[in-house]
Amino acid sequence: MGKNVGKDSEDYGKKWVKKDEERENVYWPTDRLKEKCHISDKEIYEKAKKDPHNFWSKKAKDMFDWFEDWDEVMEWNPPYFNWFLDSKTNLSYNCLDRHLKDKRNKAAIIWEPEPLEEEKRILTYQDLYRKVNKFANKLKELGVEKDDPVTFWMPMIPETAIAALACQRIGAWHSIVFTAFSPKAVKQRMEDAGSEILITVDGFYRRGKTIELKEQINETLDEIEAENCIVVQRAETNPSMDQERDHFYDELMNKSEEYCEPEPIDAEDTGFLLYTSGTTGKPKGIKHSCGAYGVQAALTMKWIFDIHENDVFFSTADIGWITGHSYSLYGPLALGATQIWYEGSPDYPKPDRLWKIIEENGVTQFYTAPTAIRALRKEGDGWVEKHDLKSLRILGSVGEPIDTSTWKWYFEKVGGGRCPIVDTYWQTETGGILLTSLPGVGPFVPGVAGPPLPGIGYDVLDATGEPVKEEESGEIVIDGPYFGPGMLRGIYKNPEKYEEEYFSEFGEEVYFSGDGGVKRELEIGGQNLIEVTGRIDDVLEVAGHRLGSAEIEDAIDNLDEIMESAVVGKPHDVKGEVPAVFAVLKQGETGSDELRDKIVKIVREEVGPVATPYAAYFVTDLPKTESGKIIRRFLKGLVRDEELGDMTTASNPSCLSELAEKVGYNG
Ligand code: 6R9
Repeated sequence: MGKNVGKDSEDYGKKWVKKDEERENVYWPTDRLKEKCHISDKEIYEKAKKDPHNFWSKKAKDMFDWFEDWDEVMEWNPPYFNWFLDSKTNLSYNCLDRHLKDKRNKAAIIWEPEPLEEEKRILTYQDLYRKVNKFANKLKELGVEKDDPVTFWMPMIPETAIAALACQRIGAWHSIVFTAFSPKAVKQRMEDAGSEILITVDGFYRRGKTIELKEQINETLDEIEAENCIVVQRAETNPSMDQERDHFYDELMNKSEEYCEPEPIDAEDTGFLLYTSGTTGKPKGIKHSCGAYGVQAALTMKWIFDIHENDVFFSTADIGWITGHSYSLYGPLALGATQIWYEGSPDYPKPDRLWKIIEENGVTQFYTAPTAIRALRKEGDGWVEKHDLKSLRILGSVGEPIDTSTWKWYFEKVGGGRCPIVDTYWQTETGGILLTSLPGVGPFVPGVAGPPLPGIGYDVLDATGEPVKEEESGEIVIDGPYFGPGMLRGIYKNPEKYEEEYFSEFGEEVYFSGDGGVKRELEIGGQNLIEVTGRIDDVLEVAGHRLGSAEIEDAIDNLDEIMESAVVGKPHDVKGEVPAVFAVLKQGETGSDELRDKIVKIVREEVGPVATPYAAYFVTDLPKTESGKIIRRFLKGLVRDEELGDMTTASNPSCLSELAEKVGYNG
C-alpha cells in the first residue's frame, strides 16, 4: 500500500460524487457512496414529515443511553418547549463510559500542537475517561455543584475537552469564551452567568507567538473576586498565581480520586451556556439542554458527516464557538469517533498546515469555514497540490455563505473532484445543523446549503409572513413546534429577549433566524433546497465569527471624542466581511489617523482582536428613522456599493451625500 498506510484500501481515492448529466452545477452521490452512507434514500424526508416528534423520539433512543426514559416526547407552549420530558441521561457518560466496552483503546482525540517540533498527543477513550473522572472530582472538591456555571477561556488543547466533559459529568454548565475575545469580554460573561470559577491556560501558541492568557486575566479575577482559577500549563510561561485562588491543573490531577459517578441529568436541564451576539445589547447567554442537545449533535454528525468506525474527522472550528461544541467535541465523541484537534493557525508555519494534517492522519471528513478556504486558496494551488489528500471522503463548510468560486476550488483542489461538499447552515441557537444536503442523498449545488434535515420544519417567508414562491427570496424561519431537539431553551436570565429576538417577527409560533434565503426550485424528498444569503439584521459574520454591531459600537462610544457610532459589515475578499465604523464626532473634535488608531485599540480591548475594525469614516450625521433608529441598511448599501433602496424612511436624508462621498460610493 505504500504511503497509503492506515487508509481503507478499498476506498482509497475513489470518486464519491458525480455530475448531474443534465443540469450544470448539480452533483449527486455515486452508487458507491450511497452504499457506504448511513442514509441514502430520500424517503427519509417523507417518513420524518409524517410525525417529526415520533421520528426524533426513535432516533434519540437509538443514539443515546438513557438512565430513565421519557413519557412525553415534546411539550409546546409557544414560544417555549421541552423535549423528552422527565428522562435522565448524562452527556459525559454518552461520550465516554459507554464506549469503553469496545473502544477503550481507540483514539478519541489526536491533538496536533502548533509548533512542528512538538510531538502530537493521542488520547484514547480510556485516557479521556480517566482524566475526565479525575478532573470532575477536583471540580467537586473546589465546591462546584450541579447547575453552577464554570467559565473557560481556553484554546484548542485536550484539557479543554477534559474540563468540558468533567462539567457535564457533574451537571455544571460550561460557558466557553473564545480566546480572541478580551479579558473584558470574559468578565462580562462571568458576571452575567454569576460564575465564580475560571479555567484558563498560562499561554498557548498561535502563529508562532505565545499568547499569554493568565497574566492578562489576573486583574479581572481580582475585580470580580473569583473564588477559583484553574490554570493549565501549556506554554511554559511563569504566570503569577494567587496562593488562595489559583491552582495548577497538573497539581490538582496528581492527587485525585479515579472515579466520579456521572450525575443523572434531566434531559431538559441546562447542559451549557454559550454567549453569542444578537441584534442589540450585550452578548446573550444561549442556554442549551443536555440530553436533547446531545442527540441532535450526535445524529447530525452521523448523517451529515457519515461517520464510520475507521474514520478520522477533522473540524477546524474553535471550541469558543458553537461549531466547536457540537462538531469538535460532543458530536464526534458521542459517536465514539476519532477526531483531530489542532491548536494553531491554518497557515503556520506554512500555508499547507491543514493539508499536511489531513495527509498525515488520513483524515476522511474535513469541516471548515469559507474564510479559511479563501485564505489558503490565495496562497496558491501549489500548497495543496503538494499533499496526498485521497483519504478524504466528505468535505464540509460552515459559518457563512460559500461563494461558487470558493466552492469549486474546495471541490476540485481539496476534494480532487471526488468528494461531496456538505454546506451546513445552522446557528448557536439551533445547537446542531439544520439545512444541508445529506451525502448519500444529495444533491450538492455550489452556494446552496440544501434542504432542511428530516424532522425539521423550515420555510422562507416574505415580509407579510407568507411562504415565498420558488426562486424567490425572504426570511428563513423554523415552524414551531418542528424544531430539532438541539434548539436553544432560552436566554439565560432574559426571557424577554428570547421572545423579542426570535419569536416576535412572525408571532410566537415561528422562530425567526435573522438570515435571508432563496427557496430554490430544486427539491429532494418534497423539500426545496435553500440558498442562504446572509444576515438581514445587525449581526456581522467576520471570518465566520459572529459579532454584534451593538457591542462594537458600545466600545467605540466610550471614547471622549465620539458622540455616536454605527458599525456595519464591509465586504472583504478573505474574511467575508469586516467591521466598518461610521463615527459622529463631538463638537470641536476632528477626525485623524490617531483617532482611527484609538478606535481600533478600544475595540480590541473591550471586545477583542476578533472584532478589529478595518475602516473608520468620520461623519457629521447618521441616517435615522423618525423614531431615531439608525438605518444601518443604508450604511451597508454604501460600503457594499449596492442600491440604497427607498430613502423616504430617513428623517435626515440630506446626510447621505456626505456619507457617500466619505465611503467613495458609486452605486
Ligand atoms: C454554526 C454557526 C450563525 C450565522 C447564521 C448565518 C451564518 C452559518 C452558514 C451560514 C450561510 C452557511 N451561517 N452557517 N450562512 N451558509 N452554511 O456559524 O453559528 O456562530 O451562531 O453563526 O452564521 O448567518 O445565522 P453562529
